[in-house]
Amino acid sequence: MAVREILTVPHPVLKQVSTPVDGVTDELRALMDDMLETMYAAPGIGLAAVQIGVPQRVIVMDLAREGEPPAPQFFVNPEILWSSEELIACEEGCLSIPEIYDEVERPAKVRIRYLNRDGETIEEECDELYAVCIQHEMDHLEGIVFIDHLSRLKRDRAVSKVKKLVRAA
Ligand code: K1U
Ligand code: ZN
Repeated sequence: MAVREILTVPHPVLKQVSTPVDGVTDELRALMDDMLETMYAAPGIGLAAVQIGVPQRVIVMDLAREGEPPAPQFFVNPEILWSSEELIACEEGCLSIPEIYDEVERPAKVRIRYLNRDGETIEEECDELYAVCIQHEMDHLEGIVFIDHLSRLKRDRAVSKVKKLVRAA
């Protein structure tokens, strides 16, 4: 397992639409293990493969709270089957947009289908932080980052701040 570099905005790879994966192989599991280690090291609660420069439709997540045992989740070729009309506004962050946080409104509940780490098809309904995080990560698969949901002014300011931060690092 290895901690990989996380790309930051405005890296052009973050704008790519990720391609579907052709089944869950040992090679893909090794990628997902690297993603999980990278996410834990950051630290974060989710990560899409494109954020480490691999534009494939793969996501890892761990929503365990402090003091709870780790609860890693793996999503391969995830799809949203249904979204609620009810919305939820949540403050979001992104490992590709360090130190920027802002509120985004999204459907409060979604029903999703994906392959897990064992290649099994799973269908489930997500709400609360799970719904917010999976939609945020699935946006990454379409080349969308959370600041794309904000005004142009906020988006431009955020990118400038991240560029400065990365230059200073
Ligand atoms: O970059 C990412 O996609 C991961 C992102 C996920 C996310 C966070 C909040 C709302 C929606 C999606 C993060 O993990 S940002 C860091 C973060 O939220 C966090 C970091 C340490 C402890 C707890 C949370
Ligand atoms: Zn993100």
